[in-house]
Amino acid sequence: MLLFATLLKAQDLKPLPPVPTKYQQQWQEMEFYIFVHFGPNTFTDKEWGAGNEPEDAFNPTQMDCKQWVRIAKAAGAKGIIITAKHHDGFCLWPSKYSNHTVKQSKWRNGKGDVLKDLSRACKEAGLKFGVYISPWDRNHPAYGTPAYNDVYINTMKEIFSKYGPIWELWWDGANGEGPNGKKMVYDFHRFEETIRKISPATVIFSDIGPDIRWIGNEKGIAGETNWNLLDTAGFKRGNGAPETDTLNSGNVNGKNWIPGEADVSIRPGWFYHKEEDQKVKTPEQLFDLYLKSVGRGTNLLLNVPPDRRGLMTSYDSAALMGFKKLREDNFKYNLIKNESVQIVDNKNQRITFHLSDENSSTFDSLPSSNHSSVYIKCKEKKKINCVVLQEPIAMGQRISEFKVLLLNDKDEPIREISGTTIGRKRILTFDQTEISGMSIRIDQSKDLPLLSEIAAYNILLSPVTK
Ligand code: FUL
Repeated sequence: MLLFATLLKAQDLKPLPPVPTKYQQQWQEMEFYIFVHFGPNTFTDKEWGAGNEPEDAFNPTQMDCKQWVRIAKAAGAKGIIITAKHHDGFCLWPSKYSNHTVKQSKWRNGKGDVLKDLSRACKEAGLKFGVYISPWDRNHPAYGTPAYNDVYINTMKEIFSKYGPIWELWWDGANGEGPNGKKMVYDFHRFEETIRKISPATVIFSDIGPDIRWIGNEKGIAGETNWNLLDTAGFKRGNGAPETDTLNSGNVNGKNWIPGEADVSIRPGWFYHKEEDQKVKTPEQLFDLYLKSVGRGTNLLLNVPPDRRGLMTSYDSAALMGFKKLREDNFKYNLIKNESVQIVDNKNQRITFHLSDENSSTFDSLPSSNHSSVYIKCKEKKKINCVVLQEPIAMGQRISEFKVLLLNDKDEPIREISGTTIGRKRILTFDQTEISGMSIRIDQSKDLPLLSEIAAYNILLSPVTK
């Protein structure tokens, strides 16, 4: 009966706009996936190619996209996004719209096609496939003229029709043309319309969306306050984008639902450089980034660049496996899964089953927008150092201030952790504390506060995470 009453209440609630589209919601469940920077730069030891590198520079000796996919999958990543074309303009597929592609290289006698191999391997393994197609092109002769907009559109259409479905499209904002460089006026409006028409399920990333925004740094770190909302009116991609601080935390009253994606490389550079083999991030550093990206409500896009053989190295794959193990081990036991959870305001309290059912699509509402709480009583004392909270984002992001109060056996607070936003997921870490219960108090919310999950863990806190 109680359960029924709670369900009815949840159904009566109205979403607080803006809310995510179906595709944005599905995207937000993916949490972690792999970025692949690969191309002539891999062979010339550069980060930004000039566009005049001979096509033969690209010549991987043991190219194997299945190996990338095996590693990505074993690491628990849900997809791969590849630099189909970086700023040097080189196309990793035999494009009809460029003379600077794998077809003009001696790799596999001009018959190779990285996008074909990778899209197939992803499909076979059940990973999503995404592409980075750099608008800035230092090779294409039409770049800097209106004709390039047509070239770019044809290029996108070609990729989508030959290698689709494309789950995420990445529009990079970089442009290093300098004062005497070519000035290109991109027709992003038409680019976007084209994709919406040919592939409505694709989510499009750029500094300002339309579907996913840049998190404002290339360190993989989202703001501790992170709204999935952004105002884009008057802003442009690249130089005209909002301040990086704004991208990092979103706008509290932003008009559009544009969640952040935190991109970072496992190495110092985006492309492979042999001298960085010893500088691969450790599993602990990667786990720390997970806490600061996924744990602040964004997705984590982790770049793992293949080497000149066309393979991911053992340094990178070892770090990825360690990272996977840390996530698995640390989040294996929700220590409050079987405890009683109650929603409390001044006068009333009721039991809820939704918040600890490990199903983030069920949720419950708290009775008021300020100072109502969720109270959890533990049957026995337990040591915890991590609390995970989730809001049901399909209903809009609401909570802007909360406190987690860790309680002793007399229900007195022994530690208080304050936070602002929760969003899709908020992971809080603190020094290990022995508790008999805890209380999540919502101090401010834009509308009735809703929560979908609460969990507590005792994770391995290495020095980086403290
Ligand atoms: C930047 C680019 O200029 C870098 O080369 C890299 O691709 C990174 C992900 O985005 O804007």
